[in-house]
Amino acid sequence: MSRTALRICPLCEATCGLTLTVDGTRVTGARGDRDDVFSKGFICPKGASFGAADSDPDRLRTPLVRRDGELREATWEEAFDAVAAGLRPVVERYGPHAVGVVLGNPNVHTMAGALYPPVLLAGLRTHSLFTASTLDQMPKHVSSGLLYGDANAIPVPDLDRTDHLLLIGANPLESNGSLCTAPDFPGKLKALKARGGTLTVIDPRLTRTARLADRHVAIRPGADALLLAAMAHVLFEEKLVDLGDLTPHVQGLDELAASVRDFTPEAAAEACDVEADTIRALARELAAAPTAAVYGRIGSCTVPHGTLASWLVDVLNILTGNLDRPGGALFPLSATDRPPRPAGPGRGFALGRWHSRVRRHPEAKGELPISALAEEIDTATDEGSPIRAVIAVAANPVLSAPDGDRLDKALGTLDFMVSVDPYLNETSRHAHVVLPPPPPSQAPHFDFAFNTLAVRNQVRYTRAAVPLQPGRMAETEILARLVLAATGMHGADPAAVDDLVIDQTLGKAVTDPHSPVHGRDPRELADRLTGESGPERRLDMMLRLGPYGDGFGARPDGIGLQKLLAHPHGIDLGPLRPRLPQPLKTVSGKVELLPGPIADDLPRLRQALDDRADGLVLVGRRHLRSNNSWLHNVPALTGGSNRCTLHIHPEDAERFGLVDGAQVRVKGAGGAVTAPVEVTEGIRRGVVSLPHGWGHDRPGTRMSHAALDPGVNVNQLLDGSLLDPLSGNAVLNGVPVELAALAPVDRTMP
Ligand SMILES: Nc1nc2c(c(=O)[nH]1)N[C@H]1C(S)=C(S)[C@@H](COP(=O)(O)OP(=O)(O)OC[C@H]3O[C@@H](n4cnc5c(=O)[nH]c(N)nc54)[C@H](O)[C@@H]3O)O[C@H]1N2
Ligand SMILES: Nc1nc2c(c(=O)[nH]1)N[C@H]1C(S)=C(S)[C@@H](COP(=O)(O)OP(=O)(O)OC[C@H]3O[C@@H](n4cnc5c(=O)[nH]c(N)nc54)[C@H](O)[C@@H]3O)O[C@H]1N2
Ligand code: SF4
Ligand SMILES: [Mo]
Repeated sequence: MSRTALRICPLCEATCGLTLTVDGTRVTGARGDRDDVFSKGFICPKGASFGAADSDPDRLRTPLVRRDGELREATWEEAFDAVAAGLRPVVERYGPHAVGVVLGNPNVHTMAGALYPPVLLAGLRTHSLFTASTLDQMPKHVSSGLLYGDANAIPVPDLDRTDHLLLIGANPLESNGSLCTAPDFPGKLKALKARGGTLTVIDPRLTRTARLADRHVAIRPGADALLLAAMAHVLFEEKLVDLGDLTPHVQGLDELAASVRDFTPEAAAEACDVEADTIRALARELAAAPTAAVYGRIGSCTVPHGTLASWLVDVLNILTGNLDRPGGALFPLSATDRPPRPAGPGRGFALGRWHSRVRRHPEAKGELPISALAEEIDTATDEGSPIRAVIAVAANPVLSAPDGDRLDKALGTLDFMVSVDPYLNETSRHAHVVLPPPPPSQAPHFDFAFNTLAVRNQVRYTRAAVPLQPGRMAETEILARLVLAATGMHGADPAAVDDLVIDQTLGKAVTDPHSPVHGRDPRELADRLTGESGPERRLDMMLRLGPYGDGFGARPDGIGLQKLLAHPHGIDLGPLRPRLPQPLKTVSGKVELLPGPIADDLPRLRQALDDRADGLVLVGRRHLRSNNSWLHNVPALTGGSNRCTLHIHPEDAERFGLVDGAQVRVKGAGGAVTAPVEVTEGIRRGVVSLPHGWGHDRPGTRMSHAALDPGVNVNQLLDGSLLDPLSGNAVLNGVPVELAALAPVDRTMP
């Protein structure tokens, strides 16, 4: 007998509601949940393969513990004993910074990843935190921190209402969107056009998204900050600046005008390889649109001027009065956000509160650049200890970060490493202990992160679709036990971790005059929490304290876990609304248009006006059926056009003597790889593209399908030295490479 169960999809940021078909304990089908208040039935091929990804036979079923050099199956008790025995001596002997914590992308797609790493970090007090954010969106956090005083205050384009959308370095038709949670992003772009709006796409490749655009600008990779600065220049020069309702909330307009004076379209045109007239047209169209939103993603972040580009995206929204207004870019308000406090000056955002040991990279948002992880392990200095133990949760930096070969070697030298990961892969193969979470069907789901980035305020929760199977441990419990083992409390009840957080949070809330529970007894509040597990009780607490919450009875109509459970398809909380000045936490209490660190970095951008690099550069790409490094093991999601090939323009192919299907040697600062050529008009001249997350040919892994067509690791072309200095974000796009044709393979041979 089959049944259905609801489950929010964890496979990308769109967070679609799925209706799963479950046979026994196995998910045999997935379709879009038509009643989902947010996704309304949308599903993509990845979500449709939820069952195949969930039941992958290569997923680990038990913990693995290294004995006599080999990873062997073990009990949970043995595994956590080994974790405590491995980590504590390192902390005690070398101090907390000798423990590196590495957090990968899937943490933003699990409840465990949202609820426990902050407790782990608070308990360990290590400065050695590395996450996928410095391969991704750290520039946006830094620009938000500087502009608004809050690194997590990220404005989201109002896709459903805007009249004009300018997409920079984003390909939502393949990625389904990022830092902009929108189920059916493709449908929303089509709807924008259908209501008479315009879409502009800036991308060196003619992507599926670019094909939808009214205007596609094939910019030279890495030059977006110049183009955007030139657009800002035009707005000032042509008196198109109109802050509208933002005026009282903004400071530094004159200083900003002066700072972009040198960036004329004429000066920027050559470095961007975009005509000055086009740059002027882009600026005028933005200013003329009744409402407009500028939005930048991976291609604008993972470049040498990533923070400046991210800052300029918001600057353009501000100069045209589009920040914080319907149809522009607004700040979402999620159900688990802290309740809004009255507007006023805040503490601001600090960078560089500590530095990495080897190359002295400044910390950003508490993190060090993941590009520096290998050297922080393998290089001794006079100051402090190298990293000797690593806790990796949902992270595969051997493939996702620059120079995987060096990191691969470095991880092999650690005193101890633990990976929380469902797979034995390129990174987890180095662990002394691997702790596998259950497949997603056996986990509940709540989007703590993506609800704060959603194009509509809404809240949804799905419990596990399949009961936790014998021998499995919930990832929330795995991480709670890991916290205990790492902080010297091994063996304590994991529920103590949740109780501690609940006590601390409620204790603070009752002393906060702006909290709905001000003055109440925290123990009485804790007793009122509902939920069948520690994580559910924490969710209930956050919802009830949150901006839409019931305030533990103070607002009887408000939300709590029980109300959410009574609405299995979610609760719609309405369109995004203007919120300024409330979200601002800058020292001035205003949007600080030209923050000091940005002003200090502008001379570097001014120098880039003279860049005339005419060598070949590399960019990445994503395929609809991929997800970074870990879905290549699902047969339904591989094959066809989802291949690790080098895209190259026909003219470049001819120049290098390359034909479709030929093998080419690609060389970069960090190494060389060999890949098949795919000649395509869909990429500009002078640019080649390889996707990331491939290179599944290392020994000791257990991903049998992925190993059949391993592809190559594009990040081996990088040496990890190229960073955006303000954010520490790796430069993954616009990287110089060289090509050499290999002798053609004789295809007539068997
Ligand atoms: N060249 C290049 N490199 C890139 C990028 C690029 O565009 N170009 N993109 C970058 C970006 S944006 C990102 S976010 C990073 C991602 O980098 P990573 O986060 O390091 O890589 P992922 O492949 O997302 O997966 C990390 C690990 O999570 C595991 N995993 C999957 N589901 C779960 C789960 O439920 N629980 C746990 N504990 N583990 C799970 C997977 O098995 C995998 O080992 O890659 C970056 N690397
Ligand atoms: N199918 C699928 N979906 C995913 C993922 C996946 O791996 N596969 N990964 C998820 C993750 S972790 C993330 S962060 C998001 C990312 O979401 P997106 O940012 O939408 O992802 P990409 O498809 O990498 O799009 C980046 C685009 O930037 C272009 N580009 C490269 N360099 C430059 C440049 O210098 N300037 C400009 N203007 N453009 C440039 C590239 O050609 C590419 O088309 O996707 C998420 N969704
Ligand atoms: S778009 Fe993303 S969230 Fe929606 S079904 Fe596809 S992978 Fe899942
Ligand atoms: Mo990402």
